[in-house]
Amino acid sequence: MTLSLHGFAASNYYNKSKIALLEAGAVFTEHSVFPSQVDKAASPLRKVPYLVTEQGAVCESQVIVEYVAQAHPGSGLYPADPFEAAKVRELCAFLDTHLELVARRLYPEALFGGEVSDGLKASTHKELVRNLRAFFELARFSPYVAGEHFSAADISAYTHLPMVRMVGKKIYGQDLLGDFDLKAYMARLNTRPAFARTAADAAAGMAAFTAYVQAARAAAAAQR
Ligand SMILES: N[C@@H](CCC(=O)N[C@@H](CS)C(=O)NCC(=O)O)C(=O)O
Repeated sequence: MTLSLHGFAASNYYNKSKIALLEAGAVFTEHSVFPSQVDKAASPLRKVPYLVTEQGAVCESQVIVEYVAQAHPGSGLYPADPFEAAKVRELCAFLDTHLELVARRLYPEALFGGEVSDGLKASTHKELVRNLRAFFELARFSPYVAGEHFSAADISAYTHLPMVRMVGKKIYGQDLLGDFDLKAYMARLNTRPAFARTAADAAAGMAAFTAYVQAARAAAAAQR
């Protein structure tokens, strides 16, 4: 089976799918594409990642993780017990939908030199605080997010929690994760080769992403 993952190394969602592929021992190639270069037939919203398989392409990072888990039943991404697996998926949903997607509203200012309104900052703060409280009620971190065993939820936590913390610090001057030891949690996951390789590739890919963002901003400014 030939698989190619499309996206860019600085993307948390790309890295989520990539870590799942690596954890599962899947054989795949990587194709670097930034949003403006996305194949619309593969990802109609022009978002990355998308995975090209022999049967066609599939987009949405969580869908790719599920595909990888089903194609590699021994991957350990989900527990065999249906209820325990549902608890892992519940954590993934909280991390993607209730944390990262909410924090993402502030990326234009936190990451890209733009500005977001005070109103949006205030409403997002309220939502992030409430959603983080709910997430920490579900999360176990003993030592993995779903409990004793590594799971797909650790991949989402690893890729998304640093973004939530970054937004909190940059926009509100506040550590929204409170006394949670994110550094120790990340260090534990970085002992796994899939995570270490992805982190190294992300660091190496940051300059290309910065150049892409700067070129996009310059092109937008020239049009004004
Ligand atoms: N729900 C999507 C989110 C993917 C996403 O937002 N990717 C970003 C990069 S981190 C992107 O492609 N953004 C370009 C855009 O939204 O136009 C997923 O899980 O794959």
